[in-house]
Amino acid sequence: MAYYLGIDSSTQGMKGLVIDPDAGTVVRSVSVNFTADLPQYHCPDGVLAHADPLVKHADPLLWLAAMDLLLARLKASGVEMGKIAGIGGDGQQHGSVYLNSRFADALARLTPSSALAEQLAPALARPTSPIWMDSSTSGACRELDARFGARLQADTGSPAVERFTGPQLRAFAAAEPERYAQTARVHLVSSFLCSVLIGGDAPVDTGDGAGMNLLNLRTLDWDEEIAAFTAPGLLPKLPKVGTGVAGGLHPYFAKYGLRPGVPVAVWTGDNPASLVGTGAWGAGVAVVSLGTSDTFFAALKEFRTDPEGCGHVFGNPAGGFMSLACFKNGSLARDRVRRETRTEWAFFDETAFERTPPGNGGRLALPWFVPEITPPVLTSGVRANYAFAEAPSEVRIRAVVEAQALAMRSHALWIGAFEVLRVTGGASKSLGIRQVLADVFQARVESVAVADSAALGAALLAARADGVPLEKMTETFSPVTAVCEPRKEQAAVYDGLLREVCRLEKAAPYVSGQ
Ligand code: XUL
Repeated sequence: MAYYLGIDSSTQGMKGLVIDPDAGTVVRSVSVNFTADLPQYHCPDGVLAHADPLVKHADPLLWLAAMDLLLARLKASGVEMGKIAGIGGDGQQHGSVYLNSRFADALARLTPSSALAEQLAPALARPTSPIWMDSSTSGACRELDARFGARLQADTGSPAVERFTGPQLRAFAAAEPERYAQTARVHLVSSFLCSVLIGGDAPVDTGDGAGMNLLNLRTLDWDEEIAAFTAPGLLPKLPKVGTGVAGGLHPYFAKYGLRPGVPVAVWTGDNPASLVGTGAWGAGVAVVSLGTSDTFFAALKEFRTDPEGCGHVFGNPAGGFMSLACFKNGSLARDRVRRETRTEWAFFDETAFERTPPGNGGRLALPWFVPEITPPVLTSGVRANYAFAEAPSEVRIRAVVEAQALAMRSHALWIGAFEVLRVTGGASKSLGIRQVLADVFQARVESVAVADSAALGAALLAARADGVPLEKMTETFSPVTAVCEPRKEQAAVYDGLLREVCRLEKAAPYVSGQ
């Protein structure tokens, strides 16, 4: 009869999902949208405006306001909050929060009479938080490359990457040494929100910690040499690395009807949580998550890294490791193309695919409307092998969706060949997009019951921290609800286009839309 709550703090909003493992049901799902619900934080779509397109920061107080609002909404929805026996969570990966020496005290003294954001504002050493969309730290990345070379990827699972927390810290310490000196603790979005729930310093897990270029995946602890080079005196500013239960819920949250002291699981990153929520935490099934960013990830049998240096290795919250390739122009690009073609979602999702043949007559468009992560590209602009902007809407739509799927296939080759892909995220509702994925990968594409796989994963991890086995819950909460089979006759078309997309990534005749 115990319920478990999973909270997903993603780029554009926050979601809460309550599950009942005994009944095998999702009891309630609530959400907060940063643009519509919290406009006073000036972060439409979760990002503060900035003159430099490479700089992407958010206001960390926005996440605290969202937590208060989410829990108030959950209580108002009539859920029996007192039945919640454990809380888990996840955050958008790589984003960091900079806290001063008042943080520990402010957490311990949280009082229900005022809001979290108000009480923790004085504990910020830096008013803004760089998030995963930031690409402004190339200088710091090159310095890390020069100092550590291949060891950085071999030991931390990734080469130096702009959005990763280590390069962000190095750039911050150099640009704002005073604020850096005032920073007593650096948290990830996940460990920051977990700290607030327990009213104390929460650990970072190996799933999210591996997105920092600071965690040695061979020892599963901070790499002292890399930390020392990244920024002066960094090691004592980092939280512990940990797993399992972070602590008991702070009495502040009794105002939402939650029971003080219930276990709060160590939070993880949104992709590792989604690996759990889609039921793909064991080896053999890959996940395609079509969210703000598109990600391709799978559990790894053993620790190994991407020979091309684009992909990442993170800890798998269920044990062992996971691989991941991240594409920034995911839903960001699909939204943009839909708006530019002035089409409704229904047209985008299905009609466009019925009106065009698989392979689109060879026309492809890499939709790099914003700087891309995989492959790393800092200058935005659509790269096409035809006059993209002048083609009919359905041709443009297929060109983009096929190029996204082909780029994903090409950059995920190092992870392995998969007969089954499990899809999640908003765009996975589109049958047209699922069929393209099935044909491009020549794999069976499965949809799972719960759309919010990260929030579900967080709830499952909360239940696991309270002793409920993950295996049992996966069968109940992550059943396959729809299947899209690959059409064998399309295999040759896409094998040919795979070479074309690689060529296009290096040089494209048409560049537009900057
Ligand atoms: C993964 C990544 C994004 C964020 C936001 O490396 O940068 O997927 O986690 O979802």
